[in-house]
Amino acid sequence: MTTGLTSAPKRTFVARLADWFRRSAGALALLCLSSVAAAEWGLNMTPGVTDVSVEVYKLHMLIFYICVAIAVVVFGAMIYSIFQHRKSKGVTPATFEGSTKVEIVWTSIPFIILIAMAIPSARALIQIEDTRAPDMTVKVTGYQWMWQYEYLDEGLNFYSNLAIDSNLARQLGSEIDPESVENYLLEVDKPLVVPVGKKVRILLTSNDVIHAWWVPALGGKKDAIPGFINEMWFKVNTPGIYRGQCAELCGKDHGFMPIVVTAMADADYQQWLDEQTGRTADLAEPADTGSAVTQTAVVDDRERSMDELMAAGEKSYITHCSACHMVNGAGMPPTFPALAGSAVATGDIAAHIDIILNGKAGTTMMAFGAQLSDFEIAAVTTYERNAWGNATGDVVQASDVRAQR
Ligand code: HEC
Ligand SMILES: [Cu+2]
Repeated sequence: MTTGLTSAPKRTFVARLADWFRRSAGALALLCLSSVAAAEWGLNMTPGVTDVSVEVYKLHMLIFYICVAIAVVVFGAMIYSIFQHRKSKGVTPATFEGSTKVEIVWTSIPFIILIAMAIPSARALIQIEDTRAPDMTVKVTGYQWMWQYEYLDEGLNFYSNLAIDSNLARQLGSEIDPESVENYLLEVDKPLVVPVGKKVRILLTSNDVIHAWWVPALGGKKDAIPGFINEMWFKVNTPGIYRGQCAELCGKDHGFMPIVVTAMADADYQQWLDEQTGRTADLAEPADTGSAVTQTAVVDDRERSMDELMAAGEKSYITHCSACHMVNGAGMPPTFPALAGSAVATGDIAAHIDIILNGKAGTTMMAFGAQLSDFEIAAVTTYERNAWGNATGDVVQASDVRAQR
């Protein structure tokens, strides 16, 4: 009588458990297919396009499978013991205390596993840190909020800013739908261009706060720290466009300084390089913000019309100045002054050009003299003097800027 009463709930428990397993079978099957699911959701790491990134990916998978194997063994043993040695089956617990043999086994097995994992990890680390014998070197400098790329051997030097359509779409109250912008916040005006199959060394530093240069497909991520130079390298195997972002919280526009790397066949790269270093005429193109060669070396004194200056000035302004002074010129006082109605932007022209050329020491208003051409500074000055109700009617020409350099 008592047996019947006590055994009934036990049977129910086991039956319920079995039932649960049967019902969960579908979910379990799904879990087993999770590698397929992960690929579709983009949950797993990607192998990337460099030897190092592939190495890192393989290491990641290896360690992952080791963890899975350990989990299967440990949980298997646990679940087996729970079911096989349960009290209701009449099992009586062992009473021994301490076992040197067991202690040795469960210390040495993890030790061996850790050593086994350390070997490929160390190999990958050494490969990542080996910046010797590069084919080319690019110095990358982080700024609030853009990147500067200096090709040290090629004499090429330019800035890479958030692309203008992303920049317009991201403004508060913008009428442009971000959904309609291709590669929203992941596009720049001038990408870093590198040849495939060449070892590119990156020297990384910053001009203001700590940034971090991160392009997932190229493997690795490094901090750009003011006053320090960090090194990294990559050799891209597949031509393509690879996108990344600053990965260090670096101020209000941290999310608006993307990185784009274009990898092309060596011949195409050489052609691109020739175009960049050889040209002078293209500097006049309004769309060409952040021009290639060092601006001061190029004399471009053509007279432009007010319309031409205003159109080029607006583009330049949105790309280089709107992060702080806002697209509508209202700034964010007291940190970033408004330019609409500003005494500088409506007063003495020379003083206006001067603050753009040389910046203002001790503030985030940096010198744009090295980054922008005479024409670009003339255009942006003209724009600021005539936009947002600053109706000065002043026209500033490249020659005016040149005279003040
Ligand atoms: C990173 C933020 C930042 C960016 C980008 C920036 N500025 Fe400034 N700008 C400032 C700050 C801060 C000041 C105030 C400096 C001071 O304390 O006098 C300033 C001041 C000025 C002034 C003087 C305004 C006044 O009334 O005192 C002008 C003109 C100006 N900037 C033009 C530009 C132009 C043109 C660009 C783009 C080519 C630009 N700024 C980009 C931060 C910025
Ligand atoms: Cu940054």
